Amino acid sequence: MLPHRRRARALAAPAPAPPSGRFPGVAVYLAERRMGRSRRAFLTRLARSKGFRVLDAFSSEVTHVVMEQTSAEEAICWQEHVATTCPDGPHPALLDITWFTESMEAGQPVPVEFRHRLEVAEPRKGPLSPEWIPSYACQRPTPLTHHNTTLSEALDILAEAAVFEGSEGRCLSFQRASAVLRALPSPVTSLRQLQGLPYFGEHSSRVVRELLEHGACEEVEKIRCSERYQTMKLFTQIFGVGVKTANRWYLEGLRTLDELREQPQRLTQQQKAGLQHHQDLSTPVGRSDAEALQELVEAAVGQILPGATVTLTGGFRRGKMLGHDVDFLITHPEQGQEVGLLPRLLHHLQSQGLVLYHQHHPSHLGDLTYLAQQKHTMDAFERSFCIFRLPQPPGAAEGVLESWKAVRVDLVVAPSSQFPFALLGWTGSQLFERELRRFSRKEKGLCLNSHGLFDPEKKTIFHVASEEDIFRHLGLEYLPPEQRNA
Ligand code: DCP
Ligand code: MG
Repeated sequence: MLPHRRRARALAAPAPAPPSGRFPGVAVYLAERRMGRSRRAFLTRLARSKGFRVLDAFSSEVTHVVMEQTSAEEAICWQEHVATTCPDGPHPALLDITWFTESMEAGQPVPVEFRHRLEVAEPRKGPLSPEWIPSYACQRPTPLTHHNTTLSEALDILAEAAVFEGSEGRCLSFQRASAVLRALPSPVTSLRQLQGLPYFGEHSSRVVRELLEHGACEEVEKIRCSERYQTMKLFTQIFGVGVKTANRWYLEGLRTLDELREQPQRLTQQQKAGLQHHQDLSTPVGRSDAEALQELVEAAVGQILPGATVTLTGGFRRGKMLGHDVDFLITHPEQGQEVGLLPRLLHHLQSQGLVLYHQHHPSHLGDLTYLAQQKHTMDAFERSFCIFRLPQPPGAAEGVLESWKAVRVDLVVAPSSQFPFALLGWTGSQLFERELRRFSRKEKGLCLNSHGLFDPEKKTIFHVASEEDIFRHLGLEYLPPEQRNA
């Protein structure tokens, strides 16, 4: 604490910014090229007057390099320059002038966002730089195939095990760390590379260290082989069985599907159907099956309501070749035309012998009480959770005599005005959606769901025509579905 007299003086006449600046850990370098000498001098004075530490020469101390009107090529040259000046890292962020002006307005360094990064000021061709990964998954591209599969799969098992134990928070931490690894442009080969990455706390770092040093992580292997994990995985994969039910069965001593089948009185109709077709449903669905199903559904929709569209969403829209189900979003360009479509569609498909099971959920779109309740994990669209009987081409699978296979299908109907939100919400991944909603709430003060984007303070809603519009309203760079595999 300051002695009393000195404190009074400090309050009466603010001291000039100390050499380290008001913001420890922030040292700015303004690149002169294109900015010009006099503008650079002016901006330097401005930043210093606000307590920023601005260095005259570039050195390894610099944390934020700010450039103006810089092309992607120049930024790449800078990156190379940085790599030679600071060979061991940490490397500074290469930023567009927008970060600087926003920070001046705020009177403090604003958090570096994706859009401030110079590498992305031009349309991005290459992957992210490994030195800087934004913390929300919706701020960075996450491709389907990546460079850290072994590491991310280990963290995914810990996330899954945490869900099985009812620990949502722990699950999210592991999922987020795993998603960061999947966004990296190169393999992690040393623990040092994790420094500064978001969500790498003590636990996830220890898992990575063990995997790098020994090729396996004891904790993960123990879980993977445990009766608890294996049984919970087996039970939660049954159609209609969640973690709570699986846990109850486990605590009662149940371990196998046959033991469940012996107690039909305790099973819902959905679970009975899930068990009945378990073998098919536990075999991943291939993209060709998903496309064949799309043709069948489109043909039926085309007969019942010409003009209605059927969009393949979920993992297949993100480019996955395999999935646990097939998700379709149905709409009609003329709002209101879609009302009543789903029961007729199901009836039509049933008459063709294509439906083994279906459970209809009516729309809650007009139900304000339903919409106001935060407890619903599902959106309010009309939907049907189905098991389809998909005809198989002859000889589709060796040794399989059946000419059809059971496939889980979700059919969802959205009015056209909400379609972009529904499409974004149903494309996933689940973590990507969670992060997008969290980003909207925490960074923008907006509420995003599969129905719309709302400003709770101004009580306004945003009208959009596409997914791109939603990203734009949120100030996020658009990520195509293939880059949403967080
Ligand atoms: N979804 C969500 N939150 C949930 C469930 C689903 O946001 N609790 C969204 C994101 C999902 C999409 O719906 O990507 C489809 O759900 P799936 O469970 O079918 O997930 P995927 O299609 O991504 O995976 P899979 O390939 O296993 O079907
Ligand atoms: Mg799916």
